[in-house]
Amino acid sequence: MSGPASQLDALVIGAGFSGLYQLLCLRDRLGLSVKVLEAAADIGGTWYWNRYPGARCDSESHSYCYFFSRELLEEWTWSERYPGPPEILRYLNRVADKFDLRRDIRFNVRVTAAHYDDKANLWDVVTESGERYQARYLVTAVGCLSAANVPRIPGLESFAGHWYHTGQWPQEGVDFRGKRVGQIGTGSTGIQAAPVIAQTAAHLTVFQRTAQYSVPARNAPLQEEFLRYVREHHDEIREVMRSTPNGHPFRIDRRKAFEVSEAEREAVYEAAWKKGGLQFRASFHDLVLDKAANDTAAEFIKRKIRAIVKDPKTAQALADIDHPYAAKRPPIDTDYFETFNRDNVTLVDLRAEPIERITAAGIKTRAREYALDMIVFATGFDAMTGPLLKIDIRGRDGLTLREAWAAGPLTYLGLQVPGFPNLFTVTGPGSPSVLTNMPVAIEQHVEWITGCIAYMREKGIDRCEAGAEAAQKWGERVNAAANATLLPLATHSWYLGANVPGKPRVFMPYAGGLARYRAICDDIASRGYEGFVMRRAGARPRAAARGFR
Ligand code: NA7
Repeated sequence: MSGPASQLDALVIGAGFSGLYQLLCLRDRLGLSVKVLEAAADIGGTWYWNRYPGARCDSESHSYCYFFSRELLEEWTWSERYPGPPEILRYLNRVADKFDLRRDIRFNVRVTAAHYDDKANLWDVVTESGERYQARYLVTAVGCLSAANVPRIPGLESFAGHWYHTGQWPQEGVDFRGKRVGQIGTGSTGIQAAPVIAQTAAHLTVFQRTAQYSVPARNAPLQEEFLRYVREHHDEIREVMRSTPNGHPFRIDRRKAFEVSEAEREAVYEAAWKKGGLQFRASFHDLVLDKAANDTAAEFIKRKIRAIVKDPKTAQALADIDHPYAAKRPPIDTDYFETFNRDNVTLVDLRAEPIERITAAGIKTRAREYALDMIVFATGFDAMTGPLLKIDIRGRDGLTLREAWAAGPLTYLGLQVPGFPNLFTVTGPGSPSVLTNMPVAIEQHVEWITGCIAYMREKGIDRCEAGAEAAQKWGERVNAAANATLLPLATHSWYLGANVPGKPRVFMPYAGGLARYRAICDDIASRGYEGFVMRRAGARPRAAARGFR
């Protein structure tokens, strides 16, 4: 790496929910010199890129925000039950303006490499355009679902029409009018996109590899009565979010599915279906723990699908779901199953007729060729590890992150990686992250990292690194937590890395719940950051000579 480097205390990569709050904490609470580098042209992270038709957050808006500032909470009013990208971006812009964050964010700057300099105890960071930065602390705030997964289907380059990935949606939008559109993928994204694309496309063909459960979202404008409730109960709402496993503003029912009669169980599901949203998963305590309990919810949803979808063959393909309910990330939708009753929508079951190739004219399955003008890839992400591995990250002794994670991500608490001193990963693999309402997990991580850096500075420590043994043991706990649930039974899940060919099959997020995780993190901190190897400053006079505070 060459050229003069900008010197900083801390460098943050990414200006989404994580990066903005991390900047605020390190700059304004600890007084560090900090810069955020962001590849996009503006703030927003995931929400900057995910502007596909129907895009909407599955967390309820009154919980999908920061809770660290009472003033901010009181100033902001959400308009709908689930926020869409424009409203989330307006919110994040308000946050950036309120806390004067933009002056320390550089946009259109993509980090390509970050190498740890052992002698200087600094991170050397290089961008695509060759700029260099040196920082004592490097914080990755790159998001868990930001590396788009475009499957390598033979022939894509020969397609004569346009194709798009939902996670890299053109800022100017896409006009589907009069077009024959093919959509590959029926995860949370595909389930949101299909009903909206179908409204304007001449024809929509949905290519489904794995059928998915979905529950109505029941999105609607928020009524004044509810908004008043939110305004008056911030503390209570926050307390629920902090004490539940997934960080959502509702509690999981204490009853087990078989503790009530069949009629009552049915009534509980019916009410949850009417209410809509991810709360369906909270209908009974043991839905993601016990297969028989899960079957009752799964059967209920399958019956709903068969009742909604008129064509029996299509209904059968949509309801032929091969994994427990919520073992994959459970989607919520607006008229997804109803969309298949439209004359201009066709479902192709890829289990019966796999895709062979993409041709100039469309998609050819084993059974026939589907003529298309556009292809929408709703095919998800190289989740959690993908965004980190896209950067050439090297730790001590030139160890690359790719080498360190060859057998799957190894972290301590999802916060640090052995061999990579002073590198902190916000919502990294091994933390609850994607299993939660993200802003809650983000606030917890950012505050923990800030506390750790504050501790280091107070104690004259200049290097903090996850201990190898602590990381090993944490990895075993992450595995055990997953195995205590039904989640690993969905063997094709992106939680396991199964959606990306060649990716190690390791259950990546910590499934023990955010509340328990927070207690573990706090406990470790209170015991002097047990398991982290801390080194006192002084052994490296060169670092001090560089003028780091
Ligand atoms: P997901 O949940 O990973 O869904 C991707 C979908 O694309 C899923 O139906 C996949 O089928 C399908 N897919 C992926 N590759 C292929 C190929 N090669 N051929 C056919 N179908 C394919 O991504 P989303 O964007 O929907 O959601 C990601 C998260 O964002 C979501 O969970 C929320 O947290 C927000 P598969 O199931 O792998 O058979």
